[in-house]
Amino acid sequence: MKTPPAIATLLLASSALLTLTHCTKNMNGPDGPTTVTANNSTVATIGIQSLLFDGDAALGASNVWKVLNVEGDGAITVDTDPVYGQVWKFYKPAGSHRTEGHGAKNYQAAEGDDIYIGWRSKLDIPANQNTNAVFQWKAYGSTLPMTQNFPIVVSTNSSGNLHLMHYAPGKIGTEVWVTPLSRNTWNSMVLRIKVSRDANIGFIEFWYNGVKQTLVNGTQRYPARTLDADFCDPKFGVYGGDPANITNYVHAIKIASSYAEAAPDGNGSTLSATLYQNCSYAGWSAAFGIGAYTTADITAKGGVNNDASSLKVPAGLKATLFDGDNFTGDSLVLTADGSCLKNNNFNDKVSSLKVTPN
Ligand SMILES: [Ca+2]
Ligand SMILES: [Ca+2]
Repeated sequence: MKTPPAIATLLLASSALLTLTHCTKNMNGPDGPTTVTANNSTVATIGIQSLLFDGDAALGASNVWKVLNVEGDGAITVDTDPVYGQVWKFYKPAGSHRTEGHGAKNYQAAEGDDIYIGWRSKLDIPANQNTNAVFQWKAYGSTLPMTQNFPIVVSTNSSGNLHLMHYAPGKIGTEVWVTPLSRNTWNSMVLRIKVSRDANIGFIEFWYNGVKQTLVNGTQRYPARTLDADFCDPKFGVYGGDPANITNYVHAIKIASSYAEAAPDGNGSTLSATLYQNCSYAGWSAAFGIGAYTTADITAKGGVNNDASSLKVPAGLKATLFDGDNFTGDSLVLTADGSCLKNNNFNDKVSSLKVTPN
C-alpha cells in the first residue's frame, strides 16, 4: 500500500523529533481523527482524511488481493492501457465460471464504517450477456449467520444493461440503479457504503462517470443492510456469464474515507487547464479537466496538434505536456500558468497531456 500523502507529510514533520522505526495508523472512524503511532506511542492526532486501501495494479497481486478465485483457463494479469498504464485484466474464458480478485489486502471494513470504493472498468463482453457480478461486496465468515451472501453487486443483464443490485436478507434482490451497458470503454464508479447490519443505519450511494446517481427510491441514497456474516470484502473481475469469453479491465481501485480520494476521475473538481494557440493566451483555446488526453482528444476539444504556445493552469491542478502522442517523448510539467511555451522550449510541440490534482 502506498503511504497516503498526508501521512507521509506528517512523518516527515515528525522525523525531526523522533526516530521512527515502525509506524502504524489506526483508522477508528471515517471522519474521526486518525492516530499515528511510532513505537506504540502516540505522536499526533490529526483530522485528516485517509486513503484506506490502494489497489493499483502496479503494486502487484500479492499487495492487493487476499485470494484469487480463478476457475478453468481464466487469468488475472496486469495489462498496459495506453492512457492509464498498468491495469488489472480479468479474463474469463467461455466455459469457465469465474475470474475474480478478492480484496482488499490488509483492509477490512467494520460495523459503522463509512467508506467509498472507487474504480474504473472496461468490459469486453457480448452485448446481452448476463453475469452474476463484475463487482461484489461479498460476505465472509462462519460465526455470524450469512443471510445476504453478496449484499451489493454490480453486474450485467440479458437486456444489455449494467446494474447495481442490493440483496437483502433472504437474498432478495433489488435493482438499485441501471444504465445501458457501455462496452469496450472505460467507465468510472464510486460506491459509498455506510457499513451496517442494521438496515436503518446502512446505506448505499453511487457515482457513475463522476455523476452522483439517482437510485430506485428516487433519491441519491438507498438505505440498506450492507454488512452480512462476519465481514464483507470487495471483489473485482468476472463471475458468471459462463457461455462467453469476458474480459474486465479494472483500474484505480481505491477505498477511502472521502469521495475525493476514492474517485478515479479526481476530486469532482470542475477546474481545468487551458491550452492556447499563441503566447499570452490568444488564438484557439481548449480546456481539459482532470484526465489524460491524446492527440485525438486535443483535436476533439478544439485544439491543434503541435500548435499550443501558452497554457493556463489554475491552483490545484498540475499539467504534464508531452511532445509525443499517448504521453510519450519530451515532457513538461506546469503547476502554474505558462504565458509563452517558447520560454520552456516547448512551443508548438504539445501532442498529448495529462491533467492531475496538485
Ligand atoms: Ca502556436
Ligand atoms: Ca509534438
